[in-house]
Amino acid sequence: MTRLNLNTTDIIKGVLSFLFFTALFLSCESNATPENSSQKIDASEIAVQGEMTAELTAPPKVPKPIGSRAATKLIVDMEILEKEEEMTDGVTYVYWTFGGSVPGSFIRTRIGDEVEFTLKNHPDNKLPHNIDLHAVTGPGGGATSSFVAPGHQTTFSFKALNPGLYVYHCATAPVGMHIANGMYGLILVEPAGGLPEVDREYYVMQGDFYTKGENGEQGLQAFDMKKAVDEDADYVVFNGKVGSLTGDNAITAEVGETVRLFVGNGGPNLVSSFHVIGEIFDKVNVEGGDMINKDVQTTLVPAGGSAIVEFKVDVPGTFILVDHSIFRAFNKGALGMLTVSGPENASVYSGKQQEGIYQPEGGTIQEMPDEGLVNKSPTKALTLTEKMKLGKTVYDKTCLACHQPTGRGITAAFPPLAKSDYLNEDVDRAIGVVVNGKSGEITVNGEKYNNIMPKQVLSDREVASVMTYIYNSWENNKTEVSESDVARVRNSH
Ligand code: HEC
Ligand SMILES: [Cu+2]
Repeated sequence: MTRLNLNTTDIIKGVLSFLFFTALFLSCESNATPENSSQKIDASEIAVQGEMTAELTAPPKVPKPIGSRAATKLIVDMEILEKEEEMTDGVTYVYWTFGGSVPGSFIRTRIGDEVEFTLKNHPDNKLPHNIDLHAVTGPGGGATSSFVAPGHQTTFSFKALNPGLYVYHCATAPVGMHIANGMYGLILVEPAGGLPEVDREYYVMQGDFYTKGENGEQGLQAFDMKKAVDEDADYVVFNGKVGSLTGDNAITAEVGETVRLFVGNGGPNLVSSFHVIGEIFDKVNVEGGDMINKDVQTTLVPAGGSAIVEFKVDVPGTFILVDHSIFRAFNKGALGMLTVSGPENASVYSGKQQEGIYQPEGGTIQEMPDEGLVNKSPTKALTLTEKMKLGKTVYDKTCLACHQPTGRGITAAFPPLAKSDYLNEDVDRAIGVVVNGKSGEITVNGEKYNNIMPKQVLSDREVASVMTYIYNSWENNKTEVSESDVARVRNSH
């Protein structure tokens, strides 16, 4: 009986889907699909009033909302600039930019606007470029009409027909290379009457970069075509560089405010799993379109796509923006910060209420698995060479994720251990940071950090080794730390 029911359901399903697809096919064939005119305004019929010059902004700023203004002739004047800028500390890259920034200038329009777009290719540039705006209905999204050589300019017009948040990018061959060098940005088409009002709006766009040298290799880095083809990114960043949204560059809000992020992904290759640590998106315009999803933790932003996310900030603190493909965040740069100031709200978030020692049955301080070093002769002190070896193992497993290869840190998030004045000044204090953890503001090499280093669960031997390894690497002062030094600091706490 059950079997029979199942089969009947299957048959019904089959027939229904057959009918559905037939209907779909026929409607395409007959080409007679009248618009549901009661729902959709024909934007091509919207008349424009007057003209105005578009405000263009570099990230993370966005132009003023369109509000209640009527559709108009909107003049966009954009200059392409090829320029060398910093990718991260000590690393530079020749970016190709729309308007001088990566991502390019944010363009804000409304449905029915007639956009007159002038693209100028600066005479100092080396290459021809063009622009494909996903908001354009027309061949190549404008690319075919906008191809422009250095020292030239070109103008074309289009009508903004569909509201939404759209990516634009260069589409000159080799397309992937132009995009990989930073040639992308966002254009917003607001619905009539504008988007609902919020307190803060920001522009955040992810991109992946491919350099001849590995991540962190110093100096001017050339684009690497092979890595780009293999999708093996050295940097995955927000707004064109590591640290564009951290520390002093963090975006800000106050407790109780609503925040809207216009999130884009230029790619060229990677899809972003956009997430804000400690926040839930109250509303997401999925893929930058009309559909609204609510109460979202992480939203996908396709390469060449976008999302609009909105949330209210209820408690103060630092909220970290990441691509939740998490190695990209902590090892390749896709990390930003939203700093929220204002009064605590204990009914939403209590903060730490109590700290205690947790001793599971039989629990002891964890030790590294036997690496042939740790337990060989627990009473005999390790030699410098043995400490260096164990120290490197501990560093790579435990510290590297934050402090990065070669101890260079991440600007405004994780302080450097290489040539660190904080480290070299006071050995006991540095040991204390590792065994007790550290929060609150510290200054390392003239840069302020205000973040949390979690307490590390390591044996005295491991701490002595990792500290010795750090002190004897990366131009530090070559201190050798003993297990008894660590025990003394641990006990004095
Ligand atoms: C989860 C990230 C994280 C991990 C893992 C981590 N640290 Fe830190 N570390 C930090 C942060 C953040 C600070 C700065 C704290 C502050 O702002 O008060 C810091 C500060 C330090 C400092 C003092 C500042 C300086 O640059 O000299 C030392 C030394 C240090 N860490 C060593 C280590 C060692 C050794 C390990 C591994 C055993 C380690 N850290 C693991 C995040 C981390
Ligand atoms: Cu280009």
